[in-house]
Amino acid sequence: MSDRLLDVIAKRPLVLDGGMGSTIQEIDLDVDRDYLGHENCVDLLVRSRPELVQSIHESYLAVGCDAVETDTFGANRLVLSEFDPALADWTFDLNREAAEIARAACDAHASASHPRFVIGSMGPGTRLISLGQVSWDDMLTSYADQARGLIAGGADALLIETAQDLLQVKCAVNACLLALEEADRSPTTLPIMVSLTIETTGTMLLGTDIAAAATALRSFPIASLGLNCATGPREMLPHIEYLCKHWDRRVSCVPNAGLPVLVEGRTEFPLGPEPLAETVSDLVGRLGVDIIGGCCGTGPSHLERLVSIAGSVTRRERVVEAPPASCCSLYSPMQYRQEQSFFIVGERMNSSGSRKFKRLLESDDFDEMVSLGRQQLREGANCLDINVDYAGRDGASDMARIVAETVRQVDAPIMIDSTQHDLIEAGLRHAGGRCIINSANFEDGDEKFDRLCALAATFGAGLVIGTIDEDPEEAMARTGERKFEIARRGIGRAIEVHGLAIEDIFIDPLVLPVSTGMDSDRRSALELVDGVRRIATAWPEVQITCGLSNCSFGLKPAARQVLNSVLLWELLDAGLTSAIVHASKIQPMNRIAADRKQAALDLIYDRRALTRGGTGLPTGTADESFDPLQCFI
Ligand code: THG
Repeated sequence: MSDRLLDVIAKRPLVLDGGMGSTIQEIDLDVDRDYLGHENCVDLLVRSRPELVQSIHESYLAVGCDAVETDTFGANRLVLSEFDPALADWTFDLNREAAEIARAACDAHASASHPRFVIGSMGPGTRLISLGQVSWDDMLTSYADQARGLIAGGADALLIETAQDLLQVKCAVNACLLALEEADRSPTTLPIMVSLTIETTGTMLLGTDIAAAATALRSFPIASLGLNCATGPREMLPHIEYLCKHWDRRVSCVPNAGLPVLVEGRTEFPLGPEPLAETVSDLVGRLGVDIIGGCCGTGPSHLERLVSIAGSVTRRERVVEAPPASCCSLYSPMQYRQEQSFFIVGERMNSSGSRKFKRLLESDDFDEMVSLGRQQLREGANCLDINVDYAGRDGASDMARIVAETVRQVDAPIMIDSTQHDLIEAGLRHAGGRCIINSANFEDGDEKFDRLCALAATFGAGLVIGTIDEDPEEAMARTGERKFEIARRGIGRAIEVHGLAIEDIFIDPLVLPVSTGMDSDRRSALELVDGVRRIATAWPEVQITCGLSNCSFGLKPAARQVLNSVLLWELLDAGLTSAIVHASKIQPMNRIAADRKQAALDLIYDRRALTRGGTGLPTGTADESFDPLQCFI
């Protein structure tokens, strides 16, 4: 049945139904008999008044709608338990019954030439994960029960609608995938649809713009993305236009009957069937919208007009231009490839890489930690690395709190940096945008690598892969060739086994210190440059990043700035696309004195003999640990 839903959309626009909640509000209902003592809990009507719910469905099917949404907008554990804790355990059954009622209505109207579909409605509830009002786990449990019930009752698709918060959407999609897997179904035969609510402000409730939403959701297996509620179709136009141009799957538009107005203390929706239909017709004909329907204030007369549009207006064939590969904050997207520059990841929110950050963490000064994030953005960072490993505290709780505070207050995507899987997950559970996981490697074999790839899929994140493997002699790749080989293994496994996209992978060929004076480290930088060049040549779409400042550990600050900057320049020339850096300490090449630059290059390319002979730098003694940088320390 369900794959036919996608078949119908392939041929013509699919018409959903009109507003269920606003229709019910027009009916005089009894608190005890109809709402079972829980006033306005419309989801209980499937139990108390199944015939009424079915008749509403049928009123839409009678005017030709292709699909009806189940009366389950609030039928999840969290919302039901707000009415009464005892109701939470009704979740599965209410959803199953609601889907069965919608199925019965559809069966009464379906014919071979006009199939009708049951869309399982999953509303946002009343609490937002991004504001800390509910946990990821509780919401996952709540939605999973709902999805199980809807699937058991025969839903043809699951629709996460009126979504307010990207974390909520990610959580609900995961709940749907869990329920589908348990039922031995998949999103290819039982599609997951997502519909967001963009307020009159032009963003989602927390400030997310449509481009960020599309960025955060693009890697999830969802069949459609669109908008419903809050406004009429006119206000939706620019956002729908964005999706029609840049979203590579189906686009839906389910507006209210205009912006609500208060008339004698009652909310009314002013847009009649004709003006609603006029705009929706434009959306289909000019932009190519695939799924249409009505939200609050729309009734059968509105839908009758939309049905006629779907049958008469030729849907524009969309040419989708994929947006540049990006991550995003909770608010807006950020491209992985920066023109004339590199993707700058701020290194300072790191308890072992910044004394200041460590101090702030120890005094629980989260406001100042967020300020450090903001400061890095002012200095040019495109993304913020957050690392609380080795602080000797409860890392998962620190990571959760810092990420939660930062994502709300700072418009920057987050790179979640830890050697521990549970710390990374703790951070991801609080970031609505599209994060980057830092990092996976093969030090402990495939299993740990796989767990991080799975996290990337669950939360829709990018992934840094460090070139480290199980080799007992040389776990961290030291030669360009080994860096390249481990990159090949990581890219292959992440794509083929876990379905990650190549542009969401950041290879880190590992910056090892060249400043130790030890013979074994002399070739570190040149092997790094070689590794970067090999990787960039083999996979032009992959991102390449590194922890740049590692190269100069132990040197004096002035020398570090020069060496870091010169090495960065060489790496960018070899194909590096990103680096984790202290942005304000990177010096432009034309500001570095020629002799210092030369000394740094000699160190990078292990040309110490040449240095002594050719440049007039102090030759020192025959000491093999001679460091050209000494000349300006
Ligand atoms: N690869 C990846 N991730 C990484 C690293 C990497 N994350 C952590 C680290 N390495 C990159 N971040 C830093 C952060 C700070 C410094 C170096 C690397 C640093 N800090 C000064 C120091 O320790 O001397 C601190 C100065 C201060 O206190 O402010 O050098 O390689 N994928």
